[in-house]
Amino acid sequence: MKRIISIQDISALGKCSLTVALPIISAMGVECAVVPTAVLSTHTQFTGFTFHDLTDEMEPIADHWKREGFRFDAVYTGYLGSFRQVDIVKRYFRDFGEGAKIIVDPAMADNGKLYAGFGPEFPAKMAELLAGADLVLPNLTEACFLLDEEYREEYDRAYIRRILEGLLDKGAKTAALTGISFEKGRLGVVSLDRAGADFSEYYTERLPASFHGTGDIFSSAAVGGIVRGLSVPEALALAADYTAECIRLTLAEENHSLYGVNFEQAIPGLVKRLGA
Ligand code: PXL
Repeated sequence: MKRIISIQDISALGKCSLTVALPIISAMGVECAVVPTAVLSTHTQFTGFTFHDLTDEMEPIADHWKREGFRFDAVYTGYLGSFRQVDIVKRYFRDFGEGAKIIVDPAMADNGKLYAGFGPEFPAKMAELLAGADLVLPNLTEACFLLDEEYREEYDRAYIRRILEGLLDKGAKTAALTGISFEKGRLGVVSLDRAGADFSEYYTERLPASFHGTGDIFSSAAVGGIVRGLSVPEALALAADYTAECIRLTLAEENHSLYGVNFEQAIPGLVKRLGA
């Protein structure tokens, strides 16, 4: 069985980061070891959340795993809360990156704004992770922060290509931008690799709502797909369809929660499609 490490927080309630990565990646038939970076009562879009930092546990976990000689097929990072955590993640890339795919979801912003708690200097620190990444998976807001580029709500393919090239220039081997739309009613993912081939694009129906945690759900499914042997464009298409299905199921529920999507009941369809 393939085995990966996922490094991100536990938001105890809120359906994001580790509480979605672990079930989705496990259901895809991949062992998911976790390095919890912090425990929060909810994700940071709620007010009054609690926060317990676990940075001090990150290095001892790596020390132990190294002593035991564990090897991994991927290292997947998501939301990170501090400069020091980014530096420790670089150590994970060095210690466990051999023969592993390094996949970075720089979860820190959306809709043109950084999430609560991040200062303006944090994106440049997060951008350091691109140097060793096989794949980086930002939304457009995150990509603009990583590149210190102006965020645009209206754009064309030339602008998106320039952003993707900027991410490759920072060292990523493949860059994928999520939440991209060139056509009313369609939303998708656009990616470019170092080979510089025409970018690959995949779109689904744009559903009339936006929920928190969908970026993490998308990345988790993409990581699972890549580790299970799909090509990057195939894994991105699988993740886009899965995420759209989660939103569809959520909207079909009366009184659905506003904080996260129904990723749970879309898992059987994901597993079936993967043949896991
Ligand atoms: O979904 C991204 C995410 C992950 N973890 C925490 C967050 C957020 C987004 O706000 O607050 C703690």
